[in-house]
This record gives sequence, C-alpha cells and structure tokens, in this order.
Amino acid sequence: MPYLSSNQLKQYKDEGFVSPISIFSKGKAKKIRNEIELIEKKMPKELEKSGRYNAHLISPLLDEVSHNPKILDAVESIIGKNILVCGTTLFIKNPNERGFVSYHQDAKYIGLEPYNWVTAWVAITDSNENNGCMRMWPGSHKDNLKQHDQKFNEGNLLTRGQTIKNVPRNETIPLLLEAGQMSLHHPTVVHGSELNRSNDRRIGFVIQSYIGTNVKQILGKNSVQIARGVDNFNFHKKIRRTNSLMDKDDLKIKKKRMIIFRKYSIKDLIKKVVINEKKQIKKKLNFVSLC
Ligand SMILES: O=C(O)CCC(=O)C(=O)O
Repeated sequence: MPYLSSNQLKQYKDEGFVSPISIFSKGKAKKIRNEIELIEKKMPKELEKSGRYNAHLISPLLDEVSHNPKILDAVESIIGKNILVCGTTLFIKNPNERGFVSYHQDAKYIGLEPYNWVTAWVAITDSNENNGCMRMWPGSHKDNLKQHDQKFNEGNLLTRGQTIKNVPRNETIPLLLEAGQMSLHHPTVVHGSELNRSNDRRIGFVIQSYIGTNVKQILGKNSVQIARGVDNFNFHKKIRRTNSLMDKDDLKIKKKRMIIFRKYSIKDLIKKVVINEKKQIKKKLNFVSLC
C-alpha cells in the first residue's frame, strides 16, 4: 500500500509518528548494508563522525533509498507532492560501543521552517529494544519546543548531545522495525534511543529530512535534490545524484556540503537567536548543530 491509509495518517497526527511501513525486502537491506560496509572498508574514515552525513551522495544504493517511490508516496501523504531530499544521516550503533541518542526534538536544531517536513528512519538491519531502536514519546509533538541542554556525554550520537530532561521513559514506546521497514516522524516529536546490547550492528539510514519546496533553512544553507514534483520556490541549491560508488567528484560534493554546514550553523544561529530569541540569549548562548 503506497500512500498512507487514513489510520496511518491518524497515527501520525495523534502520536507524531507512523510505523512500521514496509519498503523493501531483507535481501535488499543486506545489499545496502554490504555497500555501506564496502565504503567503510575502502575508505575507513569516510563515514565516521560528520562523515555519516549525506552518504547518499556517494552510494548509489543509498541514493536509491532516498528516492524510493514507496517512501515518497508515504511522504507525499504528509507534506504534499513537491518534495526535496534535504540531507541524510547514517545512525550506526556498533555492539562494542556505548552509542545512544538523548531525547530531543529535531525541529529545535535543524533550522527548517515552516514544519512542512518529515523524517524517514529506514532500517538497514532489524531495529529492536535489544539493539537500541528509536523510542518515541507519543503526542509530544503537540507541545511547544522544549528546553534542550547541551550534554557532551560520551556515546551520544547527537553532535552536541542536545537533551530534554525528565522525559518519562514509561510513556515512550519502542519503534520495532525489521530490515527494509521504516518509520516516519514529525519535526517536534520527542524521541531518542538507548544502547545496542546485541552482538551485531544496528544500522539506520535516516532521510533528515524530506522537506516541502516551501521550506526554508533559517540557520544556514542546504543543498538539496528534487525527489518528486517541481520546485517553484528555489530556496536551496540543487546537487546532483550519484550513479557510481565512491566517485571522486561525488566525494568532493559530500565533503563540501559538510563544510557548508559547519560554516553557517553557528553564525546563522547567532543571527536567528538575536532576532528571535532575545530573552533567551541574555541568559545563555546555546550552540546549535543541524542534527
Ligand atoms: O537512530 C537513532 O537512534 C536516533 C535517530 C534520530 O534521532 C532521528 O532520526 O531523528
């Protein structure tokens, strides 16, 4: 079933996420995992730290996932038919590492407004409570943006450890996904994830995010790809899609995109903070990351 059903749309509206949605077979997921692991083998640093952003620019299989028609049908049900891929992130938790994601709201940091956007978390391996799947706080997207502290704690996969305090864990629910399934979540839903206690890796490929063409980046600059429809707004620079693995020019584009992120995030944050959050800035100047 390509487009979201009325029940799925209701779940998204009421709870701030919809899950699980089957996209491709486990066999396809394994091929994608192999491609990711081939990149890691040939270029050991390429997908580490901020290298985990935008691997779809150098991996034809991840590019294919980002432009997968089934995913886009579901996304269209939420944000309409003119859709851009704004960026992607690989969230990998290795069994021997203490990786987790603190509870946060994406909209607090990502700089995309209005909130006509949605994040797709695609399971490349199974994702469950044992290996640290995402946990969502249903209905939390209906509240305002919450206070986030910057906790640079070890193992936090969020760049600046942005953390909402006192999230009632007993009210959060685990998103159980099999390899090849995905969840979609709302910009303001509170979510996070815990440690991987299994013997295998947990790999999530996250399109972060699919945005409507009417969405602006208020903290910096984004380069995007058209996924579906037409872009009459032209707010963002367009970048090409890859068609070969680890292509030299694509690697440069991926690297440049990281630099653009770094260069603009802090500067434009300060501008935004000064204009929009005068009261807060007097108390404390928080840094921001785009993820
Ligand atoms: O992969 C995870 O554990 C967390 C991912 C996440 O926070 C997100 O996709 O917004």
